[in-house]
Amino acid sequence: MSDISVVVLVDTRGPPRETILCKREHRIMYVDLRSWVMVQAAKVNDVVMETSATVRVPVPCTDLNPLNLLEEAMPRIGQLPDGVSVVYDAKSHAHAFQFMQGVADVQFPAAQIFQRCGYFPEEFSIFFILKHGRKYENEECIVNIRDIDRTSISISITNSNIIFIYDSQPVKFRNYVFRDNNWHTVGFSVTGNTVSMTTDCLNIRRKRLKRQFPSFLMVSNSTIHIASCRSRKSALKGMLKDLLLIPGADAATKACPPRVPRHIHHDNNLPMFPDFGGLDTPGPKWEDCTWMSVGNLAFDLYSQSLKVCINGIWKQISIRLAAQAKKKLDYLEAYQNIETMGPSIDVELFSIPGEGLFSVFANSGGNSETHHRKKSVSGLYQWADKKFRLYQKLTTDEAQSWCSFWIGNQFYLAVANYGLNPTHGTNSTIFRWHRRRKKFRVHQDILTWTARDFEYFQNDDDHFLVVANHAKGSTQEVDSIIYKWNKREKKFKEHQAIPTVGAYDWTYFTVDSYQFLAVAQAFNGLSTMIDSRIFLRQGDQFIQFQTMETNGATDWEFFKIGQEYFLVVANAYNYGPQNFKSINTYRTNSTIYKLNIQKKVFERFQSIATDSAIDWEHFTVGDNNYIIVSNAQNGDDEENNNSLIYRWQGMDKFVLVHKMAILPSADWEVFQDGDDMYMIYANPKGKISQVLKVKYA
Ligand SMILES: *[C@@H]1O[C@H](CO)[C@@H](O)[C@H](O)[C@H]1NC(C)=O
Ligand SMILES: *[C@@H]1O[C@H](CO)[C@@H](O)[C@H](O)[C@H]1NC(C)=O
Ligand SMILES: *[C@@H]1O[C@H](CO)[C@@H](O)[C@H](O)[C@H]1NC(C)=O
Ligand SMILES: *[C@@H]1O[C@H](CO)[C@@H](O)[C@H](O)[C@H]1NC(C)=O
Ligand SMILES: [Ca+2]
Repeated sequence: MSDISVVVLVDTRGPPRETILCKREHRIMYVDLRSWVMVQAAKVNDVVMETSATVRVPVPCTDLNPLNLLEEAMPRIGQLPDGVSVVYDAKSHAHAFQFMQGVADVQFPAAQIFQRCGYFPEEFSIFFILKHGRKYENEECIVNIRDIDRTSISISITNSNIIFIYDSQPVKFRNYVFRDNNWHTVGFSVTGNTVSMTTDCLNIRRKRLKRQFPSFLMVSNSTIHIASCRSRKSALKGMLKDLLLIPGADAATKACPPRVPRHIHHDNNLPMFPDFGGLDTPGPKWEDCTWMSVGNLAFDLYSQSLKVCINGIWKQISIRLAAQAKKKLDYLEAYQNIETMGPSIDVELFSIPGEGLFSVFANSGGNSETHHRKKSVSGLYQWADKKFRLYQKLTTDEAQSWCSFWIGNQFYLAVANYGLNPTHGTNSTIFRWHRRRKKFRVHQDILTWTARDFEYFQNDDDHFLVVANHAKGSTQEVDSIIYKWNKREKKFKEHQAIPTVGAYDWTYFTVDSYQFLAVAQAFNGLSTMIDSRIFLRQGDQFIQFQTMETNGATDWEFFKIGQEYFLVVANAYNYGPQNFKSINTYRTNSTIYKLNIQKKVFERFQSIATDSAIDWEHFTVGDNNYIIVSNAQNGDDEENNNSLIYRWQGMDKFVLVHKMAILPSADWEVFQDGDDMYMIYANPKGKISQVLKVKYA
């Protein structure tokens, strides 16, 4: 694509569909928007043209929480739509929505739930719990997500089939379940080229789904219709209890209990399940389930958990994202050693739809300062079978930091290269994911000055990348640059230069609608005790908002707990007149600041003694908030080999809860795979970095 300039966009009225037009020299050709592959040439006269250079392509939805679409569609206050009532089904003790003949159109815009993204998740599950007994006169619709001329997702029922539609293509399953006027749960899960239907947790049927993958199903301009869907004729006439959209294709496997033999003998002494904890959580009380309703599922939005009725008991099941509200971190165990291309100062995690999770390390070293040195490489690893495996080697030059981002439907990785030439500068590189080759390729080089960090941020339709330039020649005073994505050229261009001193890290964050950039400044040539600065966006420029004194600052971490906003600085080094004997230079106090919203200022909240802290990472386990600090150098005494974890304890502030004697660590990240939670860190002193696994209390 890089050699084609997008100058003509046909038909800007409808939602962007499969094709847009591009012009190269004097030929006009169709381009497949979803893969940027040219598909065919066309004559100029075939189309009505509108000149517009903008192609708006939103990002995939990767951070959705489980949702009950039925709750979203029903008014919270006031009248229910005509033809809808809330009923109580005495036989199975369940409340549900009853849909009758002549039901009004129950609908809401998809943008209500897809707020920050425009593509339907590539992998997802939809569950519904329905009671339906009568014969079906027509096709009756459960849910339908569509825009003017296309159905993205739809589920409907006829006498003989349950029909699942994806991107206008129907997949039919035989309807064995909805015949007996009892409650039944049906779940559809979509992953890769498969759609599976699970009924009452007992039967699973899989069918092939013909689609491009990832398929980038645009839903930002769609409407979600429930029960009534297209016309009155196809309206549902039954009781619908829940209609759940759950990101991830494995909700059924997780939610359904292991199969229970049918002939099991039940008596009235109900077995108690040890983890039967759902009833005392706040929120609605759950109806009893009965022997009749084995396998039924219910979703409790308050405790964010799925419940399944087994042997007459609602059993709480945790699912991805929603999981583990009550869990606490107990301890960590070593899980995997990753052999890296060199010492690693940073690790970045990201996922690509259809390819899964990746980690990329910023590797340095291996090069002596000779004139004929080879460029170093950094390693990209893919998470496969619960291990990270080397996937691609990327050319870097004393890499310091990675950052990843989407622009439209393209995925990019940018590396900040320190290089070995502060006088002439070093290129830092932006790589682009090549979807067909399944590899990263160089997209753009940017000249930087001993770059320490890249930070990406987005504002509406504009994309920015800011570099922390650390030093130029022998001075630490050098501009750090904010680059802005130029849509026409598909390149980053300089947007704003900010004078910085020994800049080490940029962190972007927002509070309400205000946008901030914090820069950590480490050294001015004489002392590490200097100011770091926070900038606020006004118009299209960032202006200074606040300064705070830091000591060899290398990292800012921003996080929110409840309604409070925190910023914590990693102070790495204590050098200068304030420590003229250079004693314990690694020992510093790192400070946590809290935003005072009234005064509009970050105030000192807590100081924590650290040993060469160069990274803070905030994470949560269940409802608990933690911050972990790396201790990279470990001083000269071998006693301080510890990375430390602090837990938020309200009035007690952050309290030390774990000490881990592990390898030196420079950067921490946290990730989740199903119910399992892992931590990964980069080792700046050796070629082994590590994955740790969280054990829950
Ligand atoms: C969204 O849909 C409405 C009609 O439902 C249409 O008028 C509008 O132009 C569409 N917008 C886009 C961006 O496609
Ligand atoms: C940086 O990259 C550009 C374009 O790839 C190249 O022309 C230039 O020589 C490079 N500069 C350095 C210092 O490597
Ligand atoms: C850190 O703070 C403590 C308590 O305020 C103080 O005693 C100590 O000297 C400080 N350490 C450094 C290196 O500034
Ligand atoms: C600290 O870490 C170093 C490097 O991994 C190791 O050689 C040393 O044994 C550790 N010391 C302690 C006290 O654990
Ligand atoms: Ca960090």
